[in-house]
Amino acid sequence: MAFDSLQERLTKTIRNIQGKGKLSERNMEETLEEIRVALLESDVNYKVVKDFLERVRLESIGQDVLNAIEPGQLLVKIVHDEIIKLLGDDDNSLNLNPNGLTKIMMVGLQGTGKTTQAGKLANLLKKQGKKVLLVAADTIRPAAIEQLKTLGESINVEVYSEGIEVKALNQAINALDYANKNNFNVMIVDTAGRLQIDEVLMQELKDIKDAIKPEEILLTVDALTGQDVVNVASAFNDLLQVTGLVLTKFDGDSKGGSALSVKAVTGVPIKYTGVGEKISDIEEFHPDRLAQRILGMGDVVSLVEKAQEEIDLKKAENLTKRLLAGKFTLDDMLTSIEQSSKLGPISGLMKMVPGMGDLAGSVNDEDANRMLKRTKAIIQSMTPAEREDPSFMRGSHKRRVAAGSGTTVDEVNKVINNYEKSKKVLGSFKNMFAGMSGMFK
Ligand SMILES: Nc1nc2c(ncn2[C@@H]2O[C@H](COP(=O)(O)OP(=O)(O)OP(=O)(O)O)[C@@H](O)[C@H]2O)c(=O)[nH]1
Ligand SMILES: [Mg+2]
Repeated sequence: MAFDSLQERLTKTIRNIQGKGKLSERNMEETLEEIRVALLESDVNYKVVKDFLERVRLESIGQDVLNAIEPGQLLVKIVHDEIIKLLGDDDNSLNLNPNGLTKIMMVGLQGTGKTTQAGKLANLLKKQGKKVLLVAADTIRPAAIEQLKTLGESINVEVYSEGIEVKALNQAINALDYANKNNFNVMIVDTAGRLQIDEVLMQELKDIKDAIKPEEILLTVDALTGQDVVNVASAFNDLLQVTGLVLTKFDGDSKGGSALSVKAVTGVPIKYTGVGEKISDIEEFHPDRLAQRILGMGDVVSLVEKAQEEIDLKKAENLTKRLLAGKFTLDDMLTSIEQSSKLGPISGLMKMVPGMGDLAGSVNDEDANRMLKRTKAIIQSMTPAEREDPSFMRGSHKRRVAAGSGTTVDEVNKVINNYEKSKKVLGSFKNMFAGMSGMFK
């Protein structure tokens, strides 16, 4: 598997430093040097390595690693966080068009896995309930069209093709028309590869891009090609403004350095990894998971986070118990707000609720988050007694809370009203449960 040797080396280095109660400047430097060598030997681009270590060093000074209680652990955390930054800690999900057809173009050098990933992606999106069209815009080889058709058949996805006589560009344009008329949600255009980046290929891709205006241009790069991935990705990106990378053959024994370099050099995020030849062998790319795997020590890194989670779990359990007992205070409301805001953006949550998916696009996450934050601030500004029962709060109390939370009396009233409403709803649930259990007695 990719990264095995890098993981082995880093783990050794880190176990080493963790054992030390106190770090000196010298063994800190030694550790950084070991990390440097490990990264370089894993084919990480030298410039990326240099910048990376510079940031780790700065961060270590900033967080005063040498004087920390657990210097080794803190250093691990810093390295971990910097790896995530290297891999891109922003949103790696597909850019789907909320108002209609999403066009995805697969591009890349010959044999990197365009056609295979097109099929995998079609399968993935179909499972998410999308109506998907595969488009065979590789008209160089008849076999390429057959390959896509076979793939499409195996997953029950329609394949659009006019054979090898019609130009790829024209087929893409016709397919776009066809997809729009037949209410497809996604069309994935498979294009022809070449041995090297040549002008004819690039022009054809550019023409297709200009004609169909894809939301996503996904470049497949073969993880086994090592350092060259960075050059290929840069070249494609310069010409086509690639929106995402699919790192294929990640299951092979590539050293993985390409994955670590390519985002840093090109700015293009890795969106998926291909991890085998089967249709299901595709994974969404999660920088944090990969960082943990590379460091081979989820244990240390998540130490703090774990502790945090356990507290959350206890809180959630308590909340459920209180609800079932018919108790619900503003403190409980605060807990449930905190829990739900950890689940991710509101629109994402709504997408998961049956029947709400269409509405998700209209919810503004920023507004929702701001509202949640203000609600939290208001509750936190109340006294324990007020949180227990806000019904006796007078104007002067509300003014104090508004001032304390940087909000208005109006907003304080709204929070209290929402609370009273929620309490009523919960109360009726409780009665309903009581009634139902009565029926079975
Ligand atoms: N192990 C492994 N093999 C893969 C993966 N993705 C694709 N392959 C294999 O790589 C070979 C090439 O894949 P294709 O999808 O045909 O590549 P392509 O980019 O469409 O190739 P051309 O159309 O000829 O340019 C096939 O044998 C695939 O089975 C992967 O993630 N892991
Ligand atoms: Mg192909």
